Amino acid sequence: MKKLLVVLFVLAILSTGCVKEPVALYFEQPIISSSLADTSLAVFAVPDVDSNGWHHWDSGADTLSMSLYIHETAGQNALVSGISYRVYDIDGNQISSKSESYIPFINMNAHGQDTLTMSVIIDEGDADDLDNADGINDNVGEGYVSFQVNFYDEKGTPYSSVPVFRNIKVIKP
Ligand SMILES: [Ca+2]
Ligand SMILES: [Ca+2]
Ligand SMILES: [Ca+2]
Repeated sequence: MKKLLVVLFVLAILSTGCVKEPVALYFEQPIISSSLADTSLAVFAVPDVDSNGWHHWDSGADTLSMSLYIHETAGQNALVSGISYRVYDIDGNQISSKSESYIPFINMNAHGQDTLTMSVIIDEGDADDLDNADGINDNVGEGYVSFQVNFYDEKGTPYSSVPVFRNIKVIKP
């Protein structure tokens, strides 16, 4: 009887070992969660420099600085290699994007936190796209900007964060 219990015990340990393996692999990946420091509607006042209306290739633009709090949540070291944003019109069509690389990469310890800042530029062409997408050509438009962080684990495998969104509005000053 005792022998049977020992065998069952060993089998139980072995079977838990088998089940555990894929779960353990999953948790070896760093995860960076991010949130915007300011989630309010961001208003871009884009001047129509030559007073002929907002057009692509005209020189008017407005820039707003936006900060992202980032936090490693899986307990694994990560190397942050860059950040990017995408601007979308009210229908979800992408109208512009920009990315920045961090050279050298930013070391982020397991459970570490940091703040990344990026300048978001809306030029006359973007402003016109946002304006017209709502169906009314009235020099007012709304849309979204999303931010995504790129990072590596210590084996060099690349990952990216789940994008976070902020509502934006464009007006003529
Ligand atoms: Ca213009
Ligand atoms: Ca327009
Ligand atoms: Ca409009």
